[in-house]
Amino acid sequence: MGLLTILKKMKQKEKEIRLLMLGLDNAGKTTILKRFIGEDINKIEPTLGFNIQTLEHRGFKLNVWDIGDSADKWRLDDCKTELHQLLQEERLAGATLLVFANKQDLPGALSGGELRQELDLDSIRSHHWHIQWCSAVSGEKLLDGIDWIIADIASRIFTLE
Ligand code: G3D
Ligand code: MG
Repeated sequence: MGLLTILKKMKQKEKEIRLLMLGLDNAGKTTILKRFIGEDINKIEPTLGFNIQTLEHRGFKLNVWDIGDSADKWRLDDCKTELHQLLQEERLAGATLLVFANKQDLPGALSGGELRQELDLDSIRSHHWHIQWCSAVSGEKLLDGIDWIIADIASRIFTLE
């Protein structure tokens, strides 16, 4: 393998981004992912275990981990505790957090602002974060979220390009 090939491979590798999808049961994580890759969203089974999808977007290879639903129904308060604990995890140092406030097509959905308060996002200083309202069903604002997270990661990690 020539040096150029090695460099090219390294570059490809560098442009890989791992995204971990976490959220309440039934929040729409799998639907968001399927919608994004253009798969049929009408037949979505509850996720068993996990599901890894690889997709290309804006020159980046995204490895998205869609984690199966937990058996017990978490409430928002547990979600907040869990999120803040997770951010202390060493292996997530330097990770970027994007919160999708999904199902905005439903009248009862918490707004982005309400969710931001409920999850106490404003107290997060250790990570770059952003909250984006969206609807996986209509597809509205999904790309805005994904574009934000890619731009954030790219600006911090791939600055040499
Ligand atoms: P999960 O992977 O987070 O557990 P799923 O959630 O993607 O399996 O979605 C759970 C249910 O929520 C699905 O409905 C799905 O169609 C619905 N859903 C996901 N996103 C949206 C959205 O933006 N708006 C609305 N109205 N519904 C959404 P079913 O009926 O199959 O359980
Ligand atoms: Mg799922």
